[in-house]
Amino acid sequence: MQVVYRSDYRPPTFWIDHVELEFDLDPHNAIVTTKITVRRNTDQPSRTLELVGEQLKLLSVSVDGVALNDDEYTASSDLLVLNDLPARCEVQTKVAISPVTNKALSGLYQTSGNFCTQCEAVGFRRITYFLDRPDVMARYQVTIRGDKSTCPVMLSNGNRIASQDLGDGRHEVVWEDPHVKPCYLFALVAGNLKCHRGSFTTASGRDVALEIWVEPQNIDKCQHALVSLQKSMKWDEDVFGLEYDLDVYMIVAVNDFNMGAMENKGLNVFNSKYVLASPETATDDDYLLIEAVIAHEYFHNWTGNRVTCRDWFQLTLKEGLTVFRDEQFTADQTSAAVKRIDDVAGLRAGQFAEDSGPMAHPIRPESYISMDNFYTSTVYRKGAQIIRMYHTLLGQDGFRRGMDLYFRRHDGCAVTCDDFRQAMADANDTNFDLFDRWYSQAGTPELFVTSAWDESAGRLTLSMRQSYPDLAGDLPGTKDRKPVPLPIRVGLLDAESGAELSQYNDVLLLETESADFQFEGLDRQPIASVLRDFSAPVRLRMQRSDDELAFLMAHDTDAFNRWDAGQTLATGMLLKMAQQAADGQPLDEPKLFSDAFAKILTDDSVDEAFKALAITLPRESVLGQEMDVIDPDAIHTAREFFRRSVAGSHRDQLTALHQSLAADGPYSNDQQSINRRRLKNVVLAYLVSLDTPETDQIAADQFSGADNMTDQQAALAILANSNAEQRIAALDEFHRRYHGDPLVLDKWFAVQASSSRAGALSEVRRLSGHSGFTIDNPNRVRSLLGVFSVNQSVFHQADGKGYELLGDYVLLIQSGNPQLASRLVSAFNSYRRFDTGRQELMLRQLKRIASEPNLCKDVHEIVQRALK
Ligand code: BAL
Ligand code: ZN
Repeated sequence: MQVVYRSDYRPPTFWIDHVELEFDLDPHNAIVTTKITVRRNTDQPSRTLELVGEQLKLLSVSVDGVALNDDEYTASSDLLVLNDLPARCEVQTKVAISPVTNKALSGLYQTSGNFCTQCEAVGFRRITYFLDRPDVMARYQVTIRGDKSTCPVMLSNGNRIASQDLGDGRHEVVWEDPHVKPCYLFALVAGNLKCHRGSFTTASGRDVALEIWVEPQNIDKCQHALVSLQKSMKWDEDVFGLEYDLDVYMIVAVNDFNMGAMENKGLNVFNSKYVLASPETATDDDYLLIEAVIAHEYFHNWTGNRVTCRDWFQLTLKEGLTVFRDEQFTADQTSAAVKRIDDVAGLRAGQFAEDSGPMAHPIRPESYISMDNFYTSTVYRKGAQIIRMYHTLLGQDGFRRGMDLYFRRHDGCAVTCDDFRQAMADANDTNFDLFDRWYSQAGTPELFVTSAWDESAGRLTLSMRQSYPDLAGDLPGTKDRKPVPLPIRVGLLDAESGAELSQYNDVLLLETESADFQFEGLDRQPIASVLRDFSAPVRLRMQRSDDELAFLMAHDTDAFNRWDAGQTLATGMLLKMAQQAADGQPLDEPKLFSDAFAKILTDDSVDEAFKALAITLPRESVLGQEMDVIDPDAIHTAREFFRRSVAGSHRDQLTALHQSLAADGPYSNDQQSINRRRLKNVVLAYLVSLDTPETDQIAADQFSGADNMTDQQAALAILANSNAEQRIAALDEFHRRYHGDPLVLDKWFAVQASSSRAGALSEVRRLSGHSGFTIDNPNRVRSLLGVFSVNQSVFHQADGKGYELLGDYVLLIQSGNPQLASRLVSAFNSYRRFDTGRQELMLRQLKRIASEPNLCKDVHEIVQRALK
């Protein structure tokens, strides 16, 4: 299969200045007529225009109004080649496509009977022959013709400039987008939709109509999305001086969508999961995610749309930057500390694992077979950490100067990561050349820190050294890796009182392999708090005693490090216990953590959300990353024992705390109530781990008495993971009540797929045959099979039955929806990290999938990298 290399980038032979699209909508036979005004690129001598397509049926082609004969062009369903074109001309094509049979959800497809498009990265070629590359930016006019009864609403990018009744039961609408854009930002939506409307007045006084389009039954679930959009628009003006630039901003919610959402110019298309919310159907986490995803897509209007990527290797230019912006936004709306902890926990669980496996790649990859495989946590989340480091080094004002210059230089252009880095440097009269290494090197650096105390000089020396761990295989971006610039935020605490020695707060910059940093004038040996706020995306390796970690857990003024000290302490103890479990030894009681746990719960200086995080144990998959050979059974045994032991030691305190949190009045969505629900539900999980009728009943009561989905789903998930006799009744009741709401039904599948009780795997297999399960809906597949594939102790069941189940579904899904299948198959990427028995069983599935005669290129790429 064809590999695309970053180094092969060449500008196109022609530019496209204007695009006129006409759609005659029909589920089986939609006709797309495209007129493009092309202009030869004077830097390129070629007179040949090669337009790419995918699964298109060409009906006609003409140049400057003259129809071409068959011998005047060459065409296949994937390519249309026109030779000897004049320097400027108009090329017209007419093609037929079939939206109803498009299960890949890329290009133009139908979802719940409505038409919808998804063009990023390369879906536009499934709509018409085109220069489907982001550096070709043009103005678009779009005419849509459709049935009045099935498509009363027909939307595209920009402004609606005309409409008419065609008199034959069909009607026509014309849209014009005044901004140039690459084709991946094109969108069309048509169907039976209702609109929830709002407005926003920009800082310069322009009124913008805000429209959220949903299926009629969901019209009451849009207010939170609307308010989130308004907040995002205001935030981007306040923090970055960026205003919206069209008269209307539309969001459409669809049920079948591969991604979370898509930032098409003026017409975002969203997975309904990230739009629809009511307290009865959406959890606090859902509300938070909706706000974050709405913000993310809105922020793309500048970082992605106004300034876009020259080629797809630059994806992190817009995604890393926009994730950073949405993280800052959420931090400003909620709690910066809690947001940072949530983000880093996600980074460690997902991106760190990716960065140490066969899909490790630099945030700016060097090659791909399918670009869709590179919408990864490395490009997004690690990319955001790299942007955060510029921000840490420059401060908000310096970072803003860099952003201002970036927009001044590149508005309306398709540029590279180097252009961004240069703007940051030039605006601040500094040099970020070494940052280039972050873009070209794969893997997570390790930062080794040792401390030395000189009593007579009153001096603490922190010696730091960075290196990359070796990765198995010949992976891109792992040869001759050099030290990267690391901003390391450090503070010192008085070892007796725990007080912050604030004069020592600093951001140190480690740019070489190693360096010493000295802190002078100290009266006595302090405790160092290193990598505060997780100021660089590294694994910190610092020898610290359990007592020192418990001290930091109790006193660190940096909330991130306070949390992280607890996680490090628990991780050390859990790994030791896992070893004991593997050796058949009795497990140690986690006394030190248990004591710190009780103190955190009564600490009035931190909010409930922080307490919830502080008492949550590291995920099983994160613990696995710290083992030479991952032992899922031993980890699971240790973690369950640890939780039960802590719960047993503090049963009365936990019961009382749950009772007091449960006594809050009726549902409210203020931040304090959200925080209290978060803590309540972590406490409930501890209580139910005790496996007693009394504690099970607390969960059952919460389930039946809840007036909101947060409490109800949490109780259900806890019961689903327990031996409680109320488990089945709760699952049945939830299904009875919510089976008609697809997003809530997803939760029903997900809680069962995340359960680790005995027999959980057979339950997942059984659920895959449930009448509510379908492989045509990505949310449903992710809620069952996606959740199951990260349920470490169940998916990695030693007999390999979990691997078989996933293998079956990868093969079933891959021909229809390659993007979805390639996400699923990635669960096998970690196979080298397991014992030889599991390795062989996973390899068997990888080989079975690899031998499929018609394997799609998305899955092929993941599998061949894993097998290399
Ligand atoms: N551009 C794809 C969806 C997103 O990252 O916003
Ligand atoms: Zn994005």
